Amino acid sequence: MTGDLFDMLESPRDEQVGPGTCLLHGFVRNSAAEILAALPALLEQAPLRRMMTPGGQPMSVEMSQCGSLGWVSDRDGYRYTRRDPLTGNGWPALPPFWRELAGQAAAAAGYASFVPDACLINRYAVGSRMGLHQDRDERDFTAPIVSVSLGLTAIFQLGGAGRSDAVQRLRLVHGDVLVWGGVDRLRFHGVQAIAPGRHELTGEFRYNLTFRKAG
Ligand code: MD3
Ligand code: FE
Repeated sequence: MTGDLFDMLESPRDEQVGPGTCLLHGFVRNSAAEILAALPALLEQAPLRRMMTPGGQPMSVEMSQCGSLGWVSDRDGYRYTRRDPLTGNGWPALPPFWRELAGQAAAAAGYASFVPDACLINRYAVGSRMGLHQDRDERDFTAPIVSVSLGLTAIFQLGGAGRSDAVQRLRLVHGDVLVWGGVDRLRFHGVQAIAPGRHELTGEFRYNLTFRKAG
């Protein structure tokens, strides 16, 4: 359980990687199995898929969504929608347990009362990557973003305000939570190609859950 007192307190495991960015090492490690247990039902309602970039290339990462809003990319660009374009149905509800964890992580990083309305579910197979980009499709840049890493390790690239600024590399392992907001909210970031490996809970995949206040 992440609810124990130790996890709720600021601890030396918390690493300030930027003025508004905090890496909570292992914050959900003990609740990872419970988080992952919710996935099959969500992915049955809204299957993983490789969305198209506006330029017409399939993305390397497979994605799904839950919450009242879901992020969509296609030939028309990037946006948040209330319905899954694949099924025509609303996105599955955000599991209350996930929402609570995201709120606790934000609070541990210094962002009080974070209530996400969107959770992007990214699944990385070995070799999948995400190029440098900014998250700028949300309405309110004052809310933080909470990112939960599960399964295979990723090397994260944290850039600056401009695309060509130097990047800092961070190793994100199973159970780590990265929270960013404030002056860091619009920094460029990406994920290097996932190295071959196997994790006892996720097999040959990395999952990343990105909680946002989109609307
Ligand atoms: C932004 N996903 O889906 S956000 C995305 O690992 C995305 O799949 C990442 O970027 C993933 O849009 C998780 C990670 C992140 C970390 C640090 C940042 C984004 C950041 C610092 C500043 C700005
Ligand atoms: Fe992003």
